[in-house]
Amino acid sequence: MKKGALALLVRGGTDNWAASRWMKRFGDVCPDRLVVEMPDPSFDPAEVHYAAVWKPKPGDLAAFKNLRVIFNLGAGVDALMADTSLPDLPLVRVAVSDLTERMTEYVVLHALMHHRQELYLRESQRVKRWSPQPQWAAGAITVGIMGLGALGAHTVGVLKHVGFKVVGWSRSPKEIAGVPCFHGEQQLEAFLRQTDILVSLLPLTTDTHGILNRAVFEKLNRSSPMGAPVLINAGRGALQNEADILSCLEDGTLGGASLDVYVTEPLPADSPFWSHPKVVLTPHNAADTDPEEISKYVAQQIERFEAGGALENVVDRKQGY
Ligand code: NDP
Ligand code: OXD
Repeated sequence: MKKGALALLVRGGTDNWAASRWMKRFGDVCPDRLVVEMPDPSFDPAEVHYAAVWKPKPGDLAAFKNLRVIFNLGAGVDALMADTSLPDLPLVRVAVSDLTERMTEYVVLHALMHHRQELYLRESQRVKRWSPQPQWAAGAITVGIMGLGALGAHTVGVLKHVGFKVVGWSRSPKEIAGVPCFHGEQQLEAFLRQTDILVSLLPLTTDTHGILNRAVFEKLNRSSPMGAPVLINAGRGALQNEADILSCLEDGTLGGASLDVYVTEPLPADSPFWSHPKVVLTPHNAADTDPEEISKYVAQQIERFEAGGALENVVDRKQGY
């Protein structure tokens, strides 16, 4: 019997999301299935059983009447959840070691950058200033991870291995050996009070929108050797109140920030973040989605699903992640 087609709907802009890369990979891993790049007016949408998507246009997926599963090609599903016409079908997100390890690299890199005073040292090099400041041990710093999911839980282990103290915060209770874990709104303040480097690996949902704001930054620990606490956000831009970040950097509530994500992406040329001396900026590439790994992951899930097995990493539509 002919296998149902896989529709590819990829938008995004950066080279990493070029549809041609994904088409080639899906062609390789699904050799006995028709893979169609949409939109393709010559193709009957009723033949589509699976959709592999990144930021499709709202309404695009509603056109596939025989769709069985939607595969989001990234970890965050906030763009899809905003589509009110999204078919009520299993929505699978990415949770693979390749992505997780890339994100861990990003967080460890930036935690170390602030802990080792890299902003000060690079500026010293630029002005030929031989004036090292006292350096403390990693164990003097507590990294607080917001979001203990696929990305957060792995990052915790590596940060601990480097020597940082680590605390975590999630929606539901968690137990991680050697890591004080907090959960829910009621325990947020206790988590923040211990945190010197605040790392956001949260999904964007109605509950988390704007959560990185002044009220939160003011509760962070101010008595670490770093002096002022630091923010690292690699979750989503709309988690952060950007005016609050700027004013907190200005008045010393925050000592620095590493930002990978922004309310508006690409970051507008007139954003003050571009040239802010206390901001380390990256263009939403903390953890790139690798077509090689992700297409394999999708193909394996389809195979298992067609053999009667369960899909993995299905989004809880009520929670929004
Ligand atoms: P998961 O769904 O595995 O984990 C999400 C975590 O956030 C869970 O621990 C969850 O709690 C927690 N959480 C959700 N809502 C709340 C809340 N209201 N209060 C407290 N905690 C909450 O996601 P991933 O770890 O795979 O990815 C996280 C996010 O990272 C993605 O949604 C995406 O936005 C972003 N991302 C960014 C990338 C980049 O390049 N910048 C790349 C990849 C992902 P619980 O465990 O209780 O469910
Ligand atoms: C993701 C991302 O969610 O790349 O995977 O932002």
